[in-house]
Amino acid sequence: MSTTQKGYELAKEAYAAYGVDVDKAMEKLDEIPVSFHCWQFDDVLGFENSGLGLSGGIQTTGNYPGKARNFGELSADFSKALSFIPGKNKVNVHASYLDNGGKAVDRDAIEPAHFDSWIDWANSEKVGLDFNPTFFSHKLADDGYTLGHRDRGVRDFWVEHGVRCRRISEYMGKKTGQVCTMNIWIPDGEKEVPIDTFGPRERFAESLDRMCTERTDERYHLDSLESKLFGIGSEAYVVGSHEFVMGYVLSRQNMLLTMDEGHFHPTEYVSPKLSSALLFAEKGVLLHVSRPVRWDSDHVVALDDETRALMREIVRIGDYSRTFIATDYFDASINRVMAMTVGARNAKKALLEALLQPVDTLKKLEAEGDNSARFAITEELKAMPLGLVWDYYCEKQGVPVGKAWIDEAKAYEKATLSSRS
Ligand code: RNT
Ligand code: ZN
Repeated sequence: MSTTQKGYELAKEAYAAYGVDVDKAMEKLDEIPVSFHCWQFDDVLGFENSGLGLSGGIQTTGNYPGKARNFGELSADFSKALSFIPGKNKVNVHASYLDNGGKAVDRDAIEPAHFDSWIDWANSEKVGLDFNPTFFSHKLADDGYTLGHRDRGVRDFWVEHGVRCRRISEYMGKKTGQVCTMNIWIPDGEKEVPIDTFGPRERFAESLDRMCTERTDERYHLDSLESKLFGIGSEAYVVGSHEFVMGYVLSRQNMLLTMDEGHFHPTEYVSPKLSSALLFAEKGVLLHVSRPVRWDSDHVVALDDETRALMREIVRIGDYSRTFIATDYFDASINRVMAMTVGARNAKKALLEALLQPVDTLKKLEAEGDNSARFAITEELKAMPLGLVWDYYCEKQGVPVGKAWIDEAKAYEKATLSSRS
C-alpha cells in the first residue's frame, strides 16, 4: 500500500466518525467547476500589442522573468498549470487575449473567430470557458470612463464591444458544450468625488441595458456584473459601486452578481454576503476568489480563513447551479505558472475541506438548539486530516501529489520560461 493510500484509509476512518463520507466528498468535488483566469500568466497585458500597457486602476507588481507573450506561450503555460490542478476546471479569458494572428483588431470589431484557438485548446484540455469584455488598457478608456462616459460616441464604442463579447461568449459556450459566464467589469471612476455622481451611473445603467438586449441562450451564455470599491486613480469615486451593481442586478434580474474578495472594505468579506445575494439575485452569483492584502492587491489565493469560509458557505448553502466560482489574482513577482498553481490548488483544497463538513449533522444540531455541540464540532473539524484526503484525490486524478508538482514546475521554468526575454 502506498503512503498516499495509507493516509487515505486513516482519513476515511477519521471522517467517518463524524458521519462524513470521504468518497462522496471527492465525487462532489469532481462535479463543481472552478474557473481559472488567463491573466495570471502575462500580468494582465493581453495580446493586442497596443503599447498602452495595463490601465483601469488595476496593477501587477513584480518583474519575474518568463511571462507569456502570445497565445502559444500562454496556452502552453496554462496547460502546464492545469496538469497540476485536479478536478473539473474552466478557463477564464479576457477579450484582450484574442488570437488575431498578429493583426490589430479593435475592441469594437472583435469576432468569435478570434477565439477559435482558445476554444480548440480548451476542448483538447477538456475544460470549459468563461469570458470577459475588456474595458481597460485602451485609448478610449484613458480618461477613466467607458460605459459611463459623458460622450455618447465613447459609450457607443464600448456598448458595441460588449455586444460583440456577448456573442463571443455564447459562441464559446456552444463550442465547448457548457455555459460560459461573461463578467462585466468597468474601471469608471475618479480620483476625487465629482459634483455629478448621478450622471455617470445613470449612463452606465443605460449602456448596460443597451448592451444586453440581444437574446442569448442561457444554456451557453450568462452575463454577470462586478462591483468595486476603488481602484488606483479612482480612489474616491467608482461608478460601478456595490450599491450600483446590487441595484442594477436586482432590478433587471437578467444577470449574475459578481463579488470579488478584494472589492470591499478591508475588514469586509464576501462569505457573509453569499446567502443574501443568492436569495435575491435570481440568476445567481459569480465569485472572484482572490486575496486582498491591505488593499485590492490581488495576491495569489492562500488557504486562508476567508477562502475556507467562502467555500464552507458555498457548500452549506449547496445552490451549485447558481454559484459560479472563479479565481482572480495576478502576481508578477514569482514564477507565474507556480503562482497560478498555488492559488488554484488552494481554491480546490478549500472546497474539498468544505465538502468534508458533516453539513446535515450540523444543521440537525442547530435545529435542535444544540449550539454548543455545533460549535465544538466545527472547531474539531479544523484539525482533521484534510491533507491526506487531498493527496489521495490528486493521485486519483492523475496530478502530482504533495510537493511533487514543484519540481516539475521548476523543470518547465528551466526548459521553457527562462528562454523568454
Ligand atoms: C478588477 C476586477 C476584474 C479584473 C479582471 C482582469 O478590479 O477584479 O475582475 O481583475 O477583469
Ligand atoms: Zn475581479
